[in-house]
Amino acid sequence: MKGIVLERDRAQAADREEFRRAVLNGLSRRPRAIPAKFLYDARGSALFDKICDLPEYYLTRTETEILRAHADDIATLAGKNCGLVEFGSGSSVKSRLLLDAMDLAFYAPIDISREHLDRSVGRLKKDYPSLAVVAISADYMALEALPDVPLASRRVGFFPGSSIGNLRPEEAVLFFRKARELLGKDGALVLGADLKKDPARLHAAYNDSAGVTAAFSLNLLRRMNRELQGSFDLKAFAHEAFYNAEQGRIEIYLRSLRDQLVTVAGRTFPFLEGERIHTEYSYKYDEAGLAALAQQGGFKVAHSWTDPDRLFAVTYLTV
Ligand code: AVJ
Repeated sequence: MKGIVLERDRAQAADREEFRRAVLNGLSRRPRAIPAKFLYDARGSALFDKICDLPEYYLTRTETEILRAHADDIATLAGKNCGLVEFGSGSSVKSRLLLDAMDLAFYAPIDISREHLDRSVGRLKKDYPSLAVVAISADYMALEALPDVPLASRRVGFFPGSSIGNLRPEEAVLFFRKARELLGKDGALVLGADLKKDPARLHAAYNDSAGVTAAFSLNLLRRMNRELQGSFDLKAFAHEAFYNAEQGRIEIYLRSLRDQLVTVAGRTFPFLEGERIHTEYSYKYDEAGLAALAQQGGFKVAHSWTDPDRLFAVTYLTV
């Protein structure tokens, strides 16, 4: 017991140190930028769950519909006795559609937020008492191998929610290569990706009227205040999100509303009014662009499903 607690403390200290480095680096550089993965502390993950329920945020709802309609098709393609490996599992709501439909030797959710992972695995174990659940608390890009998962006829990755959109195209290719490595021979990947569409619709999805997306962005400042003794005034920064049609992506920033000095992790940074910290990209694809990217990463499209309005795509990729 004591060993487990110490292990957890050590992991937490390592996470904190990684965050500190990323923040000091990101605020020193121009343009200023902090990687999107740091948005997902416990509070950020809970806020993201609220985003998924917003009327403007069609992504989660649409993907869930597609998965509900085609979970049996996915199960058939995957075959019997496979392992399901989820990259960035969050609250594992969508995963349940696959867990219900597939014939599984194990389910291995990987998530960066330990608290969030523990909570959802607790719920899963209650609802699927006979399923082998191997919770992996890690940044999947830093994983060398899957620790201690049972044997399976094939490993099927699950990367839902258009998380791929957070990655620049060259990073997305690296993700596909990493997934290939972790899934091994005969591996497959179920990928959810948001599609290009009317920019007004995209804009609304990242500028919701209830202000939840703004709270999600601003939570990064709150996290720096709490974990890195920061002095950010949350009222002196604003969430900014817009669609860059040329690049095919939503861009998200925290914009300074006045000239100000901010101290974080013992260093002081000057911000001019209007100066921004980049926090996220959310790339939008068409099916051809997605297939090209997957191919560069070593996957080919075996099947693709979309909704009647073609808002979102779920793709079954094979190595
Ligand atoms: C989790 C990366 C898919 O880009 O739509 C939602 C994150 N940020 N609203 C997205 C997000 C603000 C989301 N992804």
